[in-house]
Amino acid sequence: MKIVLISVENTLVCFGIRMISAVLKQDGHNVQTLFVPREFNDLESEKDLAAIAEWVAGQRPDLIGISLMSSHWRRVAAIHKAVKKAAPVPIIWGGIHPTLAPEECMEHADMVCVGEGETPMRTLAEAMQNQTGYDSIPGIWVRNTNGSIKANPPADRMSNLDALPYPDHDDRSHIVYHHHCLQPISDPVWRSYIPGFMDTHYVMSSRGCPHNCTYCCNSALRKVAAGPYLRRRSPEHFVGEMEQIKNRFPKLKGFVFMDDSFFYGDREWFETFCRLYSQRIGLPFFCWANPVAVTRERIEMLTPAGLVGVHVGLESGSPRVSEQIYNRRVSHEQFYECMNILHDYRNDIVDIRVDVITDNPYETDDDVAETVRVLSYLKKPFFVGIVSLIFYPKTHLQEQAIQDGHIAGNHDRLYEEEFFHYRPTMLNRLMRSVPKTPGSVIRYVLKNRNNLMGKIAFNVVYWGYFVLIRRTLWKLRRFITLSYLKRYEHTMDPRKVVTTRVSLIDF
Ligand code: B12
Ligand code: SF4
Repeated sequence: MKIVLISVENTLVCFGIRMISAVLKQDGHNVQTLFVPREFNDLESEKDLAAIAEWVAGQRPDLIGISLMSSHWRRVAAIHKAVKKAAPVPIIWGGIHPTLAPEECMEHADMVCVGEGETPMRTLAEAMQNQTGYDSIPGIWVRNTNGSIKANPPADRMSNLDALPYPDHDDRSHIVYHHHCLQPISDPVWRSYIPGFMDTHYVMSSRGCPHNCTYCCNSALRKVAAGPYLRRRSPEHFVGEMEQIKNRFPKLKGFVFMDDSFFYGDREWFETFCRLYSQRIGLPFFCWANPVAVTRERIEMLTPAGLVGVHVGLESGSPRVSEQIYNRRVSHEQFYECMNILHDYRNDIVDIRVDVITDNPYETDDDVAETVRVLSYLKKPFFVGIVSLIFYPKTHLQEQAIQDGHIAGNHDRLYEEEFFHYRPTMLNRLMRSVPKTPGSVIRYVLKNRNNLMGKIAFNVVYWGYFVLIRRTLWKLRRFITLSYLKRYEHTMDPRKVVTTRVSLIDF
């Protein structure tokens, strides 16, 4: 079978599509993957669509698969239409959005994969190859010839992740639509789509999360299929993948572990992991953690192995919002304890980031002020990542917000906005300023935010120092990075432009 896979995410990380490609190749299929990285809702032009469709049709595929998140919905609908016209073969959509909103995806797609795709996609390709009919495959919704939709039951989640191959990183079968032209994935192209500042590579050791926060897709995903939810690969399997990546990218400077909560698991797993990682990889790594999982014991084990960055979620400093709205059981004490531990290892952990959710209609100004106040007591340095609340499909919070009349449904904001664009309110801006401003000044502004003195202090902090000076420094840093990257330009890009994603977290 000849299969073409398409990813539209704005990076080349794309674990989902790489996993699907890896299992299909393992079964002997000929798989080509096209990456169309672009910002969220930035629709492809007619010319782009024509070029993409022409390439896909030129591959003469028997089956096409597209991977998408919710914010890609509009783009994928347009790409689907153009591709279908040029290559009229079955097209299946998969990924987090089709998993959580299959009905909506079936408005366009011929088939939708609900949940983990490895087994359903293998079964589908085999059935198509053997012409045995494919309308009853668990995990796949199909449109019948009479136009009706058959929603097959979900496939069970896989329990043993070690049974899976590594994500497909064979660039010989990968192509990227970069700067309006199709190009092989060279090192400079890779660099253009690294979602961070340095040359890091993203990997995941686990699937699922032990928590159940109401705004997060985990609250919806765990209900989609049967089988164990939180699963982890063995340290051998995980480190083996990184070893392969390290060989592929000799100039690699580190790894980012994208596990929903990397710190979970037993001591034995971490001991083996640290030993193998130190012996075979030895590069710095970053990870994400729920504050309650960060213990001194884990940090003591992980820092000698290379832990240099930890991202933790505060989400809201208001206990009411945290517990009753977000279902997060992280007390102020637990959060401060986590931050103190990280701070004690400051010599090793150079990147501490705290994520906060804002623009929540369930939050009052006092709740947001409480978040700013909690942040203002943290020891510096640290970064704050502020995200604007988006109600993702089928999450507990989306269902609640529809019921309470805050939103009408998926089409309300989900497809238009992305979550880094928080509203420019005084409290959000003050939150942004916390890492670079003395805590006492922040608390003074908070206390006086409704009177003239507070407003003056805020304007000095935000516009004077934070915006002018920080922006200048950031521009300088970006200029230096671009000059560095320019060295590689001549190798690939005909337009002699290399876009770079410089991290905005410290701006
Ligand atoms: C790693 C990760 C990233 C990485 C890599 C993304 C990737 N696609 O690999 C990076 C950092 C790039 C990233 C970016 C973003 N992310 Co993210 N990310 C995740 C995370 C933590 C894990 C996803 C993952 O790779 N899982 C492992 C793989 C193997 O699973 P999978 O992708 O679901 O794929 C499986 C199935 O879905 C299916 N499948 C997938 N594709 C296809 C295709 C076909 C044809 C078939 C048949 C099946 C299939 O089979 C796969 C294997 O089983 C999830 C949280 C989570 N628990 O899912 C959030 C998550 C997916 N991210 C999310 C968001 C919002 C984003 C951003 C929009 C955030 C932002 N504002 O920047 C950006 C999007 C970038 C962009 N603009 O395009 C949301 C998505 C919500 C939604 N409904 O869309 C999630 C769910 C987190 C959350 N808030 O709950 N993310
Ligand atoms: S801890 Fe993080 S990944 Fe886990 S459910 Fe909560 S928000 Fe989602």
